[in-house]
Amino acid sequence: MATAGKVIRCRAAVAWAPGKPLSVEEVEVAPPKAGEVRIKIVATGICHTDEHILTGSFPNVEFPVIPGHEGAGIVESIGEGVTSVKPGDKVIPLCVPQCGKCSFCLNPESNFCQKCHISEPQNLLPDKTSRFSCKGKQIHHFMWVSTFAEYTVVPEYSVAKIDAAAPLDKVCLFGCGFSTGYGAAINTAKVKPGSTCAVFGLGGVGLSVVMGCKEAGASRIIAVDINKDKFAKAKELGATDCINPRDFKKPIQEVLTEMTGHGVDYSFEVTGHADTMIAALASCNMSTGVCVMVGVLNSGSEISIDPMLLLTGRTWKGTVLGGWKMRECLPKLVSSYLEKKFNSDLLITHTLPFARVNEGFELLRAGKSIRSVLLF
Ligand code: COD
Ligand code: ZN
Ligand code: ZN
Repeated sequence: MATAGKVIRCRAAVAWAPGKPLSVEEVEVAPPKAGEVRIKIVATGICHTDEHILTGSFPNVEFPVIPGHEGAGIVESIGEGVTSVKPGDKVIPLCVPQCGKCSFCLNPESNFCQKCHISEPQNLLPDKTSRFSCKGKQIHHFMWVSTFAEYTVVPEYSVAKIDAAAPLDKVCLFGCGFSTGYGAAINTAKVKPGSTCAVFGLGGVGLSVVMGCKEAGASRIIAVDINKDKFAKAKELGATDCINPRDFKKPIQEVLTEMTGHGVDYSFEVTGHADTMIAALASCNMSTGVCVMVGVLNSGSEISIDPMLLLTGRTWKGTVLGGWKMRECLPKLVSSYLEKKFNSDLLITHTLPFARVNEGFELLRAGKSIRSVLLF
C-alpha cells in the first residue's frame, strides 16, 4: 500500500480524561515496528466495557486513550518479521491475545494468554511506546487494540485472520461481545442438551449467551432483565421465559428456584452488578449447578457471599472472551457465521457513521441499543 512505512493522519475518538465525552480528532498513527501490524479499521462495535473506560472505572487504563475493542478491518501494512497476515487480509484485532508461548497458551484448557491486560498494562505496545499522537501529545493504546481509530497498530499475536468473504460491519462483534457470551455457554459452562439455563442481563453479551445456550441444546432458557424492552429480542434468539426481577416481591433467586424445582443447571451473570452476581450464584442448583460470571464490577469493588452456597456442590466460574483461544478459534467462528449456524446480526440495532460515536454511547446508556456499529 502507498501508505506503508509512513505516518498516517486519520480520525480517532480520543478520551482525554475520565468522565468526559469522546472527542473525534485527527491523530497521527506511526508505522508498525517489528512484530506489529497496522490495520485499517472498517467497523467497530460499542461494548459496555468502553463505557467503563470513559467513566475511569476500568482497571489499568491510562489517559488520554483511544478506546474501542470490538472491531474488524483490513491489514494496511506489516512490520518486520510478521508472517501470519499480509496487507489486504481481513482481520479482527484481539483484546485477549494468543502469544502461543506462555503456559496458558500452551495449556489446551486455557485461553487466558499471560499477555492479557489483566496481567500487564496494555496502554503502550510491548516495546513500551505508543503509535498514536494528537496535537503533539502521546495518546495511549487500549488493550493493544484501540478500534475507535481509523488505523490502529497491534502486535501480531493480537490479530486473527478471517475469511475474505466476512462482512466486517457484522463480524466486528466477534472481537468481544458475541464471542464472550456465546463462548461462556459453549466453552465455559459447557451447557448440556436438555438442561435449564438462566441469563441475567440481556445486553449484547447476555443475548449472545442465550444464543450459545440454544446452540448447546438447552431445553429451557430463562432470560432475566430489569428492562422489559429486551425481552422480544431474547425470545427471538431462543429464550423460553423472560422475567423482570422488579415484577416480584421475593428475591429473583427464589423465583427461579420455584420455576425450576431446585434451581437451574447453569446461570450466567452478564450485568456487572454485585446483587445479580449473588442472585445468579444462588439461582443454580445447590448440588450440581454451574454459575458463570461474565460481568465485571467497577474497579475496586468487592462482593461477599455465604460459603454455604458453594459447600453443597455448586461450581462458580469466570470466563474471559468466552474461553476461545482467539487466534485459532475466531476464524472458525466466522466460518460458522458464514455457514449461517447462528445469526449474530440480530444483535446489531444501530449502524452509525463514526462521527456519531457519542450518540452510540447515549443509546447504550439509555438501554435503547443492543449493539451500535460505527462505520469509518
Ligand atoms: N438485573 C437484571 N438485569 C440487569 C440488572 C439487574 N439488576 N441491571 C442491569 N441489567 C441489564 C440491563 O438492563 C441491560 O440490558 C444488561 O443488564 C446489560 O447490558 P449492556 O448492553 O449494558 O452491556 P453488554 O451486554 O454490552 O456488557 C455487559 C457486561 C456485563 C459483559 C459488561 O458490562 C462487563 O462487565 N464487561 C466486563 C467483562 C468482560 O471482560 N467482558 C468482555 C470484554 S468487554
Ligand atoms: Zn467488550
Ligand atoms: Zn500467551
